[in-house]
Amino acid sequence: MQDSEWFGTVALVLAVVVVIGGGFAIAAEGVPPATTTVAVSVSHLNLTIQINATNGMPQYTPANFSVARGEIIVTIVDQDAPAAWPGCACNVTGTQGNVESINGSAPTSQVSWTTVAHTFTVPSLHINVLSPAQSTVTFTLWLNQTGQFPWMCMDPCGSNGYTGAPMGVPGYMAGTMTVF
Ligand SMILES: [Cu+2]
Repeated sequence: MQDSEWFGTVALVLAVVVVIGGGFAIAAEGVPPATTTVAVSVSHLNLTIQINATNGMPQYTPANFSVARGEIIVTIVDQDAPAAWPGCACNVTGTQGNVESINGSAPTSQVSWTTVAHTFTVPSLHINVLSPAQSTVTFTLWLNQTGQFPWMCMDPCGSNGYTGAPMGVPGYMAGTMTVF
């Protein structure tokens, strides 16, 4: 093989590598991953809303938590009283079927504002779940995206309705859901 042929062969191999490599780069960056992710297991997330014994404020426990990507069955036990929220359409969104079950009843997509005490709302995932007073709510989430997702309560449960603690206070009516 002459030098010129050898260089030509090397150049061709490099060109093929660049093309294949470029192909992978495009696949990784330009093409969204398949959304038909299959959950390897079903996980459970249990949240409780209790009155903090020290300051009397309603508080989600835990407020910051991690869940595995896939199917998650969530239970919220709410021990608080209803908060007045006239005008709330109180629609359930972002859960499987856009429904929740209250005290084991048939799944519903809408909850009467007269009963609601708090919400579990994740704006970036369009999740909105209503938590009636003195109730146990269950619903299923299907989370394909990993990352950190802030959640908050949208019900005017603060000292001045929409403002004032615990409204928006991390560890009480706001927190972060980490999906791994
Ligand atoms: Cu609240």
